[in-house]
Amino acid sequence: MDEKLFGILRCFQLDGEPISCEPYGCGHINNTYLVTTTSGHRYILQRINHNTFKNVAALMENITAVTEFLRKKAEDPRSVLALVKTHSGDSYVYAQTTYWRVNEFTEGSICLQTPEGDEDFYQSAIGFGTFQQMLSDFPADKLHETIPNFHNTPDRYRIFLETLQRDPMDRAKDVKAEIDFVLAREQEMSILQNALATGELPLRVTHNDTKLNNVLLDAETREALCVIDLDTVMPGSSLYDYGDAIRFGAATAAEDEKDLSKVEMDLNLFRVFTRGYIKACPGLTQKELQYMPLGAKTMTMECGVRFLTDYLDGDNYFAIHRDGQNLDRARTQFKLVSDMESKWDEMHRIVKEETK
Ligand code: ADP
Ligand code: GN1
Ligand code: MG
Repeated sequence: MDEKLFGILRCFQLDGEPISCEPYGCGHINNTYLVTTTSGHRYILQRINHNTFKNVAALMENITAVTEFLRKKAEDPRSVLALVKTHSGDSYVYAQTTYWRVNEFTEGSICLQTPEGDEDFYQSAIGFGTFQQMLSDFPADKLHETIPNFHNTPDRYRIFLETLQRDPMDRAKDVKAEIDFVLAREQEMSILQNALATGELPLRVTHNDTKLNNVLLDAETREALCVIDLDTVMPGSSLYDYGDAIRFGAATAAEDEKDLSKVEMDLNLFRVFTRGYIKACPGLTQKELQYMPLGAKTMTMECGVRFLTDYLDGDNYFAIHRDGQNLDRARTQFKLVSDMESKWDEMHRIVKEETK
């Protein structure tokens, strides 16, 4: 095992001595490792991406506050992410010029990149919906805004325009169709943000990164078990969470699929997630329900804009494993948006039916 990683692990209160530490998972932001110790205990070690999260202390305060709050309400201890403290009682350590944390590996769980059936996706809706519902009385003013304007879509659009104007890699000339796709949708990208600003939509504590692979399912029952990846928990709109989950989980292909003919927004999966989210989160307002299709579309558009911006900028934010991967990711998102536009009336009809 890498001696450096071993040194970092020694800072934490582990059960046994670490014997292996292997790269794990499919995240785009942090570096994740699966750790096993001499006692057979397993942990997740993460290098926190300091470029993305400028204030790691604030980030860890958020996670500590939210997990402690949830743990008081939880029946099953496995249902809440459990941080492991360092020997000095901290929730993270600064070592080798960066920040590290450890949490318990949730045994007996599975993490899916795509749903293997409707029920898996339904369960993820129950997981994220329950998370929202359980945090509805969390004091939101206790949370730090760790990435300001994270899901402020018009602000993401503004950064896109700035990057396009700079065009530092001279890539804009090759992606004219994608750029035009974004420019044509400027107006509607502001609707949710405006509704939040006027109070038409309530401000809630949200997860903000509700990809299917951020909720663990119980391997045996396949029921929702534990919401993970709490880095982006901040005040926001429930439609950020609902919309981002549809964006990722109702897609018929991977986020970086090159063959766009495979990429669609599956209406059945859309229905399944909508059903679960509404069930788990009965406090949603009429406006939130009414804006669900727009939430899905806005979050997909926003993510596409972020991928395209990062492509134009030289791939500095989202980790890539091959050239052009961020452009491929942007293209799948725009394909999903087009598909939603063609299914718009049906999406509204489904939300109405699932609300009854
Ligand atoms: P990122 O922000 O990079 O997506 P995550 O916190 O989502 O990081 O972790 C990456 C992956 O590691 C997850 O998708 C999951 O597969 C795995 N993972 C993270 N925490 C746990 C846990 N407590 N138990 C089991 N697997 C986990
Ligand atoms: C990032 O960390 P990960 O892979 O769960 C990103 C999300 C994007 C997602 C796209 C902090 O999530 O906002 O929707 O990639 N997280 C951050 O796959 O920017
Ligand atoms: Mg993740």
